Amino acid sequence: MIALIYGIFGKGARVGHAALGLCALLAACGGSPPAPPPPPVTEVAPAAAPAPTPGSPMPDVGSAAAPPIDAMPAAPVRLVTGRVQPMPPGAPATAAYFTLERTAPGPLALVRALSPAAAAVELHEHTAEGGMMMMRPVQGPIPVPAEGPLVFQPGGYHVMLIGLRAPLAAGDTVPLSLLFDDGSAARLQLTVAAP
Ligand SMILES: [Cu+2]
Repeated sequence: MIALIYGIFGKGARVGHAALGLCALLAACGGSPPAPPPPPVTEVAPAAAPAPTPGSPMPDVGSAAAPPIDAMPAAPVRLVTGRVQPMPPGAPATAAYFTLERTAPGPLALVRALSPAAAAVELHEHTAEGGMMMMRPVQGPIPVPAEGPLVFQPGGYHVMLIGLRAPLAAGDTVPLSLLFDDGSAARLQLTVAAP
């Protein structure tokens, strides 16, 4: 199994694909178990503020809580560069990397990523724990620096695309929407890199 995972993730930075293999092996990283159904609602909750499922800090993309991205104002960021990691057909997941620059001042933090290309989309980070590089879902918003870029790259922050709906070939375009804490969204089109 380890060898298979390492074979699948055989391209790219060593730390990146080693940890990506770990991610695929760790249920806590590669995908959350199905959330229990919410308790019966006894009051009418505001439609615009769906309550997150307890114990699930990264809401599932396919849930009814998916926000109307097209109605959100454009986020004050510019895509400098971005790509999706190429994977062989049948691979269950891949990662997206990008660099963002600010186009306007003020506090801003990335809170969520969405994509129709995968069943679930999670913001992840690498951390060094006990001498090993591990990856895990990010807890809390990711601030976008007022000065300098926000970089998602192998060995650092990355977007996990889990449960790919179709094989991704080099050159394919993957829509990725980034949602920020001010209610704005950045709608990116990332290209699958050459293997
Ligand atoms: Cu990950």
